[in-house]
Amino acid sequence: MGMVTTFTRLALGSAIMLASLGSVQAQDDVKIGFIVKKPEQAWFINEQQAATDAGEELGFQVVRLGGEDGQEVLSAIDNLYAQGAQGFVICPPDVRLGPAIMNRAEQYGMKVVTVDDQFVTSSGEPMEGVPHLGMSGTKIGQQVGEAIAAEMEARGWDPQDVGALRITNNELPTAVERTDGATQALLASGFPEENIFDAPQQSTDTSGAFSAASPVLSQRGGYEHWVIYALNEESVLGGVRATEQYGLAAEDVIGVGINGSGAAFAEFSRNNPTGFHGTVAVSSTMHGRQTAEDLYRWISEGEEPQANTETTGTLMTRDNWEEVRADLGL
Ligand code: FCA
Repeated sequence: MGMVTTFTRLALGSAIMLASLGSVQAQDDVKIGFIVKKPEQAWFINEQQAATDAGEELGFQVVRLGGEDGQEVLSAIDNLYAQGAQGFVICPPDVRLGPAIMNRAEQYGMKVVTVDDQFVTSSGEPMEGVPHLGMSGTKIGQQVGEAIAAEMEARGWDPQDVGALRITNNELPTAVERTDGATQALLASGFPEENIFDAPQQSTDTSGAFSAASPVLSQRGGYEHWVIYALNEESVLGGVRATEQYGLAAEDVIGVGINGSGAAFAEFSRNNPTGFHGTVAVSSTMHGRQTAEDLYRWISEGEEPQANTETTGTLMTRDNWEEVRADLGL
């Protein structure tokens, strides 16, 4: 008897849920794309998932796509148009593709919002006409530099004995802002400028950073300790892996990243600490949700999103990562 009653209740409950879901979708019928440059990276997986969740709550559909180069992005847009999508959120694989992407979107009458990496014009200026949400790169970079300086002090290092590995990506303005911000804060703490070495990476991921970092370490072998920073934690991890391969002990390395995604959680969960000291966490959940919701409101209510939204970060280390993770809804 009890089982039958439970079954009836469940069946009734889901019938009501289905009925209400159906009516919301029929009313709105909004479909958007969410295109990211690195669909396998934890940051982007979470961002796309958060967009999908927002869609489920508010009643619009999200198509998750990867766009790792210009060709892939353009076919993703064609594909979205063929499916009846009215717009898309995008983190482009190269910000200089902005004008080409906007061209295609305008042909199709699709609305566009950028997330994380802002489009630039052919002269390298930010494309102001496209609503954008991203990190305040300079401030977050400064937090990285301050965290490195504080940890150097806690370990009692003499800055003269420390080399800094600055993993750079000069094609991406937000990357430049972040590493410049970190450099400023380090210099302000008294770090010697001549001890900072650039490792230009080809791609904004761990393998790109590893390949960039290794030769720099072998050329500048003379330092007792190293600090490492980059535009994101995946890249800092590449630098940390390069120091391990080079034979440096974890206690001689301080790497501080940016993002606060699964890559950092995995590192903090290891039994033995590595040279990866911390990361400035930003809510990829908020980035994904907010941009998807903004685009949805633009399509369904004609309300254009704010031109530029800047988000902030919180330092996450082995000691507090679980707390910060929960606070940021990650
Ligand atoms: C860039 C980086 C990502 C993430 C994002 C907010 O796209 O490549 O790792 O930091 O900005």
